[in-house]
Amino acid sequence: MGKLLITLLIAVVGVVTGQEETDVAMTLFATDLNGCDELSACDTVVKIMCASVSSDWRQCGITGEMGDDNFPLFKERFNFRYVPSEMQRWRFDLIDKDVLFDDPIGSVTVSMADFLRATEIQATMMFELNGRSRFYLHRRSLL
Ligand SMILES: [Ca+2]
Repeated sequence: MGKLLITLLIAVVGVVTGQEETDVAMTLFATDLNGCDELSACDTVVKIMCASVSSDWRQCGITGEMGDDNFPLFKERFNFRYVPSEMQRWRFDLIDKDVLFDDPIGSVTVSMADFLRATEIQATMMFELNGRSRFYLHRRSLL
């Protein structure tokens, strides 16, 4: 009985402080993108870069292009394994695709631990992006 209680307490503390390994699923969206092209809305892809204590930045995901859309809701779902001791970080590079040159829209960097903490209560974490634009990470259930 006492042992069960202690185990439960440790589990609760682990969830609150993000000290347990866990699987993380997310989707991405952005609102109020602007200033990409003269005659149309942004044509956005998001490149996901990952880094940790044991790995330098490397690409670990990319969305499809959402053409001519300043409120893109990206279709892909991304899955990651959170390992607290790895101190994993993500960088999301938003890029406007063009025929000749791709232009950066903005970048957001966040630690996986901060994301897990922020999404304990509400599913979405919001970032300001170059003034009016916003970028959102939406935590999905694993089911
Ligand atoms: Ca474009």
